[in-house]
Amino acid sequence: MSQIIAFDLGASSGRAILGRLNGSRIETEELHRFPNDPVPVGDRLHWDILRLYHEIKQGLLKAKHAGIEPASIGIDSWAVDFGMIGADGELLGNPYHYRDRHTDDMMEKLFKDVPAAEVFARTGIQFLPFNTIFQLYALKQANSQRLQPDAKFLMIPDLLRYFLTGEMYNEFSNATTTQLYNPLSGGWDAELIRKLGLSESWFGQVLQPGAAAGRIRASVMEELGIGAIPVYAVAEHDTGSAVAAVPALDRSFAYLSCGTWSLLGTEVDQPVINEAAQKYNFTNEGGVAGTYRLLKNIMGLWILQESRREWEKAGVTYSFSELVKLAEAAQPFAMLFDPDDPTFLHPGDMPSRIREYAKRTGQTPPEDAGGIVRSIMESLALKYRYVLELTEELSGKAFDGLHMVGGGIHNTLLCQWTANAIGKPVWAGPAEGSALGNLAVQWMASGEFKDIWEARRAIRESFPVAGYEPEQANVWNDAYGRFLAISRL
Ligand code: LRH
Repeated sequence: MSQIIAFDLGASSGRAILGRLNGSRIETEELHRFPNDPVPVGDRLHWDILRLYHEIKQGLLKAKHAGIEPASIGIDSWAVDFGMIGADGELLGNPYHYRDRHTDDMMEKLFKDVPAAEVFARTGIQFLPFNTIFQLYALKQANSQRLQPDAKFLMIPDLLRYFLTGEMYNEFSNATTTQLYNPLSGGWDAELIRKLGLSESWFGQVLQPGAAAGRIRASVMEELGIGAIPVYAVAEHDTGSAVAAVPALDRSFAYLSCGTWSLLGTEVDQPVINEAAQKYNFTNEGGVAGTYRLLKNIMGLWILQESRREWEKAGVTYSFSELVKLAEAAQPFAMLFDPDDPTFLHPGDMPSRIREYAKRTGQTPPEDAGGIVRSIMESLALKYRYVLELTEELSGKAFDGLHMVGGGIHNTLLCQWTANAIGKPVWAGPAEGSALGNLAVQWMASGEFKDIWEARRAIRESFPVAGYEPEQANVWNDAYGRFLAISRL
């Protein structure tokens, strides 16, 4: 029996998941779970990177105390964010959170140096204001001390791996999300990097998911009293890991990775880089075994999480299941909005922003929590339909249903409404998508799985998948028409 650990860091919490493989049966156990609270300091929003490193070590300690000697470990996290390492090996400044405002207006500025069409043609990556390219460009404009000529660029999992092993590598799936990696030439886009006044020498060797990436360094072995555990590069972008864990049986499948973000699309063998993909702002993120994820980011349950935080600040604490119950009891389709309106990107008072949106679009603002949550969940489900239809158009594939993975599947009403909105079945599971994909790639690296399809079959056999059949076709079709008009899509 093989025992390994996946460290899976999300935007609000992280976990250490133990994976056991017995034949083709996978079992998981949560060894450690910890909050990941962003830290505002002055005008900037940071990740608490040293705390995250500490929690990873806590996970290793908990494994040791349970008598587990993992055969390997892997780390995945959200994309785009990074730290710079100076020539002395020290971290230069604390990594910024992608929702920080330092990238505001950077897109327009950067396009004066390199036009959007050229950036897209070189990278195939959708334009999101927080992409690494805009973060680095913002630091460059601000003459940031972090951008030292002999510095090295490491993304969040690269950085944590470096702290653990002392070795610096960039991992492929995450590297593509920088919007500085060229999938057609298969490496960092040196010309784009130069045109932006950035330095090619910051960017290092790119490891594919499944490559060996060092071992726990001597000082950490000594500190924790553990062995020299091997560390693999996995699909270190959490969405890459989540899609690796989609329990599909054939190549033509559509997925929705549902958490803080909703990532909806399909897996392709070659990036789709053309005018239509740019117009619809689709992305081609690198995945496992040479695949790409043709997908689009949708703002996701972030709007609900932030609303809940806002009510909590006002002294009213709801659990997510209470909120879903309130939504179920509220009036259907009373107010619809585009979840990807830029007003919802930054942290803050989402209920007020939703009410303002309602006024701006001639709708009656929802008054209570039930009305707000209903409008969020219905609008998300309708946006899923829109993006699924675009995915079919761009990929030339027709999907007979949608796989949903990630923590969002615990919201069974959202799963049902998604099926209703798309008029097709939804297959929901597994919930721990990213952690399972992380484990699966480690087992591919060690030869336990021969390929990603064997891993997906094992996931399918080991974890339940809940089916949702579409209902109420007419009302959802009518609502979709209204949604498109209101969102101007
Ligand atoms: C989801 C995710 C997504 C990125 C965003 C920054 O966790 O990695 O794929 O676009 O965070």
